[in-house]
Amino acid sequence: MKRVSRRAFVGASVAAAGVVATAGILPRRASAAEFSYKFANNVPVTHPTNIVANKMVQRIKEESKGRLEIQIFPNNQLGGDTDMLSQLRSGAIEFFTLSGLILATLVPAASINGIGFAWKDYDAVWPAMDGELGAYLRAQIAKAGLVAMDKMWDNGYREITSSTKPINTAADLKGFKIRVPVSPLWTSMFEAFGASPASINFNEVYSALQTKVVEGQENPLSIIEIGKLYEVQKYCSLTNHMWDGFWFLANGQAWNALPKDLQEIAARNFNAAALEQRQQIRQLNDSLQGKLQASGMVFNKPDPQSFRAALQKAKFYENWKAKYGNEAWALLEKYTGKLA
Ligand code: X2X
Repeated sequence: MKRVSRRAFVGASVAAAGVVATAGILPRRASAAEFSYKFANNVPVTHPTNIVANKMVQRIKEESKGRLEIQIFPNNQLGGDTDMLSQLRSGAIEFFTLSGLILATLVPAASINGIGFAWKDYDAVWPAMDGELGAYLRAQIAKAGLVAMDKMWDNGYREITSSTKPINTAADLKGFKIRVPVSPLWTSMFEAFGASPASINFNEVYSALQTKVVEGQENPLSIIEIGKLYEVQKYCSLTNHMWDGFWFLANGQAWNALPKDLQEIAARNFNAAALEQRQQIRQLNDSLQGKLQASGMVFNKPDPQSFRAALQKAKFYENWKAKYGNEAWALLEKYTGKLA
């Protein structure tokens, strides 16, 4: 099944549509690739993940002399994140970038980097995710039959947007109807603030905001801009409440089916692309405020103090420490400093 060529399939459907004859294109030969794999993701084609991935798959094709071809399915073309996770597990897709927090629906430990107000800055994040905390998480992910590449891709520090009001303190979140991605940690954190979180996959966020099913959502500035969320949100509160990144995941069987030399080419290029993507995301997240303001968004920068206090009071840190266990928590605190 892995070797069925997607090109042959596309060629057949093009021919069936009669396009071949009218456009004078020769029917395409079946792909020479030994392995035709799919990489799916949830972000638009203009997001750094896809910009970088386009070059990445080209390099892999060249370096493998055409033996490994990877086709990209961006922008939730194959479904929402929870759907794509099922497809990855069944082998319908071979590669998928997914937030660790959503992956936690399968691998509970994987949400640990999303603990609220844990990370001072990127200087703490990358040594942890590239170091012992990341290694621990990859080992947990492997137990679920998935392979996580060594270098995580960035999503960024998350900010709260709203159509109704700016969020200045934790009290402003009381009763606030906010979309969160599908993940127990996200729900738990916004419940600890007294908000009303609704779990919604990203492919449905724009319309949920537009139809006011929810008042707000939270995401890094790059997603707010690239997903055009500024069209349906007025306020952006720079809470930096959690740091979120994407694991580059492979279906274990599909990965193991690749000969060692192709695994080496793929992994090296995936990891190099991750580093490039991190730079582009960082630059975007640091620079987009002005552009979003010009699009009509109103910004404020809350003091994190009331948010941290609300989480302490709700025993958020204590409860999650108990869930993750002492080993994982100690690895987190090794990089963040004491949290609970
Ligand atoms: O769903 C989201 O909000 C997004 C795009 O940030 C994630 O992938 C977690």
